Formats: sequence, structure tokens, C-alpha cells
Amino acid sequence: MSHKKIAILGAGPSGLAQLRAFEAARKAGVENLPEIVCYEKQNAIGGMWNYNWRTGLDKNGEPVHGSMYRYLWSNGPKECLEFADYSFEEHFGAPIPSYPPREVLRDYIMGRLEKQDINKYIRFECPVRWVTFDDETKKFTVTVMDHKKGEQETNEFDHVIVATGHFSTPNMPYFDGLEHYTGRVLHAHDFRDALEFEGQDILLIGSSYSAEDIGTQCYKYGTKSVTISYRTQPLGYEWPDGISEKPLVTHFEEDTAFFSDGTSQKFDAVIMCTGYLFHFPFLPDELRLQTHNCLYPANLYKGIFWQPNPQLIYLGMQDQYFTFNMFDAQAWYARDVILGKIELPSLEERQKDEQQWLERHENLTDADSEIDFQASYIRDLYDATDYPEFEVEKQGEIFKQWKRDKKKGIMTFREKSYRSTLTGTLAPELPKPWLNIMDDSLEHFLNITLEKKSRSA
Ligand code: FAD
Ligand code: NA7
Repeated sequence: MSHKKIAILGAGPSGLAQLRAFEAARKAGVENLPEIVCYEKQNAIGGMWNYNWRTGLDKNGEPVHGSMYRYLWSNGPKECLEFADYSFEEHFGAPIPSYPPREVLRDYIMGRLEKQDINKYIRFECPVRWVTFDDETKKFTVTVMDHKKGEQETNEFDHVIVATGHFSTPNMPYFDGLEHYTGRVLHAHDFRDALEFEGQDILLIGSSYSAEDIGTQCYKYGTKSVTISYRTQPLGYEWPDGISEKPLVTHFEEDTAFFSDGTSQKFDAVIMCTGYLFHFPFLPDELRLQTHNCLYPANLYKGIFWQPNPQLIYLGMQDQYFTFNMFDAQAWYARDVILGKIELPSLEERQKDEQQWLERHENLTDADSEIDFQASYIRDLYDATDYPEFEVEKQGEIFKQWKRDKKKGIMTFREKSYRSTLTGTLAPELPKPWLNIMDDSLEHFLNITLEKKSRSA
């Protein structure tokens, strides 16, 4: 029997989960594994978790993928994103606090992989340009630009797995008068360093994760005032002096923004924290997922298989409470379908299943029900595979506690500790208030965390 060939598009956490899933099968002695190629636009693995100082275009003229910025700390407890087959404690050799900075999380993601020698499957600096499917041969052709060789290349595959992320292409709304506004206008995607706004009055438009995180971070690094303008709902936290919320901007005149409550204020800069577009410029309409940021995008069976053609698989396309372990659950399931261990039902059955999830999705009323929904989605996936147990419902309870802790103190929630569902260890406390830890490097974080531990030992 000839080997199947599969293409994984993207080597961020989702694409890496897929590679890891096949590695796990290989180690378990599964034979006749498919031939795998992973095409990655950047020159490193890790996706969004690689800090990229560039904005706009990269050195090859490709759109810069990175939306992460300096001094970014995890916005959720690490206990809710722990890989079931690799705990934080195993990676760092000791327990660490619940909210690590970006570099620490990146190190953890990489740690599991270095052991697995996954790089050999990855073709770096190879952005995918175009994908087609032939109804007769039932094969995909994937065309990539190999920037290292300076030439395009086309190959055939039995499965294509899209793992290109969806927090990279800015949703950039227009407000009257912006073209004459005299301050700086940027999207969160291009925000890199809070220090740029030290001493300034800034306006953030949008009221979700990016607004709360960029707002609190700017406050931490000396921005004079942060105003957050919401379209539907304010974030509603108890903000310190220097951060406030306003209803939506109506228009701009010179250096001033006007709001729908009739007030106005001068600003030095405007940061659009208005979310991201699902953007797959390499996919024709009949293969292209069209959705917005939500917990259950339509047209995907089990949240991963493209309904009209399940040889096409999407990973990580949901809005995310759970991240790394959800990508794992998806990747293990996709792997088992590709290996023929799980048989896909008929289109009718697949649509019926999807409909049930969509109906549940429509009836979600609050964050707690959303968390339960995503936990049961994950449970449904990994109950069908040999992915190790990670007590997803317990992690859901930690997410609910996280929500409450944020409500109690948006500037202090990162000082809370939670218990790992894998090891049972309660995370140590941050040795200092988050607001006072200005150095977010891996080295500094481990130094202060482990120092504290040895003092108290
Ligand atoms: P990505 O990480 O986006 O990776 C996609 C990969 O695909 C990239 O490497 C990209 O270069 C590649 N790619 C894209 N297009 C192409 C192409 N055409 N050809 C080839 N390769 C391509 N999650 C958390 O769990 N905790 C957090 O604290 C957190 N904070 C976040 C903060 C910010 C500012 C953002 C933007 C996201 C945050 N997230 C957080 C969510 C984060 O997106 C996920 O953790 C995770 O990175 C998603 O993994 P992914 O592989 O699906 O996508
Ligand atoms: P989200 O969570 O998708 O939120 C987008 C926000 O932008 C949300 O509050 C929207 O308001 C708002 N929005 C969108 N369009 C507009 C317009 N036209 N005017 C005003 N406000 C608008 O994106 P985030 O960037 O916050 O988070 C995405 C990921 O990045 C996340 O995983 C983080 O960890 C980092 P709405 O509520 O719809 O009215």
C-alpha cells in the first residue's frame, strides 16, 4: 500500500500538535504512517509565540504573522493549557507561577518538541500560495513559494491540514475623520512596545482581550492615560486611575476623538483592538472557511473537518479559552481519521452532529457556559483517541475561577495560583506584584521564581 501524503500548513502550536500526534503514533509502533510535509512561512517554529520585532512585511515581502508584543504575559492560567503528555513541572524541573510571560510559554512549547526531533518535517520560509483539489484523483495540489531557493514548487497531497492561525490579519474599521486625525493610528497587530506610549494619552477601540491586555500593559509601562472605547459592552473592570471606558467613537477631528455620549478628548495615538479577520488567501472559495471569531465556526465536522470535503482539515479555528491542549485533542482526532482508526460518518450524519453543536453554541449565555461548552467539545474529541487524560472539566473550573479573579482585580489577577490537574501541584505565588515586574525575560522570571522557592525551602 502506498503511503498517504499530508501537508500541514503552519508550524504554530496547532501545526506542531499535528506533527507531535504523528510522532506519538510512530513511537507507539504504528506502521504505514503518512509522509508529512509542514510548510511554514516564518523561519522558526512556534507561530504567534515567536516575538517578531517586524511589522508590515517580513524580509521576504510576506505579511508579518506576529501580533505578540514585548512584555506580554499569559492572559490565562497555564494550568488550563498544559499538554497532557508534558507538564510544566517536567519541563522546568520545578513548579512555576500560574501566569508566565511569553518567552516562558514559548520555551515550554518548544521543550516538548525538541525531544521529538520534529524540525525534519518542516520547510521554513515556504508560504503557501495556492491549494486546489481534483475531484477525479481526490488529491490536493499545494503550491508554495520556497524563499530559500527563490522558486515556487507544487506537490500533491491526500490531506491538507490548515493550521495558519486566525489572529494575524487585522480587522481595521473606519471612523469618520480618521484620515485627518493628527496622532498615530495602528492596529493591535502592529503594537510592539508599550514604552513607545510612555507619558501619552491613548485611545483603544474594542473591548476584548487585546484592549484589556494592551491597556493594562501600557498603564504598567507609564502611559499617562488609557481610554477604552466599546461598541457593545464595556469590559466593566474596576480600573485604576488612568484607565477609563467610554462608549463608541463617532468621529475624529484633528487630534480629538468624539464619543457617542457627547464627550470628546484629545489623544496622542489610537490603537484599534478590533480583532482579526479569517484570511486564507491561498484557498479557493469551495475550500475556504468563512467565519468570524467564535467558539464553533460553521461548516466544520467536529470543529475540524471541512464538511464538503473532509480530506481538508482545519485546526485551531475556534475562539479560544482552551488553546494548546485543545489543539492536541483536534490533532490526535485528525490523525486517527487519517490513519483509518476513526471512520468518518456520512455527510448527512456529519451535518447532524454539527447542527447539534451549533444549536448548543447559539444558546450560550455567559462566560461560564462558554467554558463548559468548549470543555465538552474537547472531551468529545479526545474520548475517541489515545490522547492522555487531562481532566478538561477541572480545567474549565479553573477558567471560571480565572474569570472571577479578573473581575476582583484586573491589575492583580496574575498573582493568583492554581493547581495543575496533571501533577496536583499548587503553583507558587509570584514573588512580587505583576505591576512591579518590568523584566519579562525567561531568565529573570525563572530567577525570581526559583530564588523565592529556595528561600522558602
Ligand atoms: P499561530 O500561532 O498563529 O501559528 C500559525 C502559523 O502558520 C504561523 O507560524 C504562521 O507563520 C504560519 N502561516 C500563516 N500563513 C501561512 C502560509 N500562507 N503559509 C505557511 N505558513 C503560514 N493563547 C494562550 O493560550 N494564552 C495567551 O496568553 C495568548 N495570548 C495571545 C496574545 C496575542 C496578542 C495573540 C494574537 C494570541 C494569543 N493567544 C494566546 C492565542 C494564540 O494565537 C494561540 O495560543 C496559538 O498561537 C494559536 O496557534 P496556531 O498554531 O493555531 O496559530
Ligand atoms: P476579539 O476577541 O475578536 O475582540 C474584538 C473586539 O473588537 C470586540 O470587543 C469587538 O466588539 C471589537 N470590534 C470589532 N469591530 C469593531 C468596530 N468596527 N468598532 C468597534 N469595536 C469593534 O479580538 P482580540 O484582538 O481582543 O482578541 C483576539 C486574540 O488576541 C485573543 O486570543 C487574545 O488572547 C489576543 P464587539 O464586542 O463585537 O462589539
